[in-house]
Amino acid sequence: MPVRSPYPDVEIPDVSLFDFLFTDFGEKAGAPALIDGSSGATITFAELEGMVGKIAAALAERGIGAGDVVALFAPNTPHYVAVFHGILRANAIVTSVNSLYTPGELAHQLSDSGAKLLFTVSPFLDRARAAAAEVGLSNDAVIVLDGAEGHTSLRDLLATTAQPPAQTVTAADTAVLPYSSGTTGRAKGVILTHRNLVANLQQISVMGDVTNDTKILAVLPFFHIYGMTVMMNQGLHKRSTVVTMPRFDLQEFLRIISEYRVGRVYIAPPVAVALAKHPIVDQYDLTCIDVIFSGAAPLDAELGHAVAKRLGCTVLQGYGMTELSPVSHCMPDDRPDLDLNSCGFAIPNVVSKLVDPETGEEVGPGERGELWVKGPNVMSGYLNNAEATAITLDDEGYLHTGDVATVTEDGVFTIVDRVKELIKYKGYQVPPAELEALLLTHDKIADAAVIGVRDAEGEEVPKAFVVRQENAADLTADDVMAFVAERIAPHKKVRVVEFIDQIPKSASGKILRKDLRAREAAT
Ligand code: AYL
Repeated sequence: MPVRSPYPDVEIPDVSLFDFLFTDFGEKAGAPALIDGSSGATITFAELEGMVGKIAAALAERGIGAGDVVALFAPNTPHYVAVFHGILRANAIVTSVNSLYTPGELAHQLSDSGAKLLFTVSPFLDRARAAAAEVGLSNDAVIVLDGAEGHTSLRDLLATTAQPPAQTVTAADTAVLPYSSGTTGRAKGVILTHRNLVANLQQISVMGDVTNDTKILAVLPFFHIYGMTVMMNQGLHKRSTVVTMPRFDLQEFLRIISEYRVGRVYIAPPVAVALAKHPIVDQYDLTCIDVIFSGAAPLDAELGHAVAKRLGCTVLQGYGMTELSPVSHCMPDDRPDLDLNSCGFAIPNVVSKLVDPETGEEVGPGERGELWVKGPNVMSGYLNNAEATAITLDDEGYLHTGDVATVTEDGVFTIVDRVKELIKYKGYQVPPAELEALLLTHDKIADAAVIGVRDAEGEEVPKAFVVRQENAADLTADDVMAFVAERIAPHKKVRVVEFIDQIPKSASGKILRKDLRAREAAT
């Protein structure tokens, strides 16, 4: 039997994300919606709404409207939020780009998504211009938020006297195209509608005690769906204050939490390691923290308990996936007693089941099965990729996550394994297929396969199995790692290399990752 969420269904208003978030701020209009943690600069809800309207008007003047895709390649700042919602308010679609991307990776996303405009910041401009040139976008189409010679700036956009265009988007229209590799292959545009995003906000609303008194730390990037929904948009929805950080730095992280008295901190597991172990944590007054919430990769319960004890706060875990907008399961604030290895209950309106990947049969409590999820937060599909969509979404509307879980009689889910190709490095996606394709472009490499392995700290890292070309005995592991590192974002680096005679493959030529994993386990 499919497991229904133990929570009553929530209503999902049939409105755009803008209409859902930007209505009637009431007495909160003058309160800080966003604080730039680095500079202390503040934007109130009313100011943010004003900026969003101006940006939408200026984009409309530039011919951007319904169905157009605009890329956003920038670190977390209050301005990111204004631009994100300005694009949506212009009836257009945001494709959010990983800040670490190389020009090649950015160019791929720009062309695949068909972006007409690219927002960036001056420190990213070299990469942005190189990618724009590669896909034929002119400098006019590259807007530099903080300004740069020859480019429109945010200030220029805000100077418009035009009115924002009429809102024509509906809840069913695409709002964002974040990129995810899903269960197989390279990164693909994940089509998330306004309804998906509004639904997930309504669904998580009943799980966490987030109010208009809450200060949320946004150190996880807004370009990733975790930062986008759970930090940025949940903060706006609840009229909380979101304190932004452009990148992770432990001292800055601790200073900002302590100085702004942040109560709710969303992290990925590697941050928990620092919080549990690093000596400098004791130098900061962190008594303001109520909840640390971990997602994006498995949190070790012992580590979580060590953090809770050291900081005197509640530690919770949730599970999600870009394709789920992203949350489907989480521990509610009022159940810190749940096993911290688990990711809690299905959130409202979510139905899940666990299916034996071998037999296709549903399994019961205590048994392992692939997690399938159905609900209003499930993506409508992958952009330009009907084949990947068809293997991920079934006819009944279940999304096959590629993660293996167990469930208790009480409906508490625990993620125990992954059957998909995806590797997670510090919570970031590393698609093996992309690394394999890149490795094959090396003239001394005859064949290659990549899987995730655990390093000495227990962190998942990409490992490449490489078959040398016949006359290439001189090819070293360092050569291979350097070749990859020069061409891709740092989180996708190959961190272990093993030379091998042959890559195990099925009769149809598919890499037998299971065999490679077994080989790894045997060593
Ligand atoms: P993507 N435990 C184990 N694996 C996890 C967990 C978890 N708690 N959360 C995410 N994953 C893995 O698209 C899993 O393999 O989205 C899943 O398929 O970058 C994959 O990460 C999805 O990676 C929240 C809010 C989690 C956000 C998220 C992160 C979504 C990451 C929980 O409450």
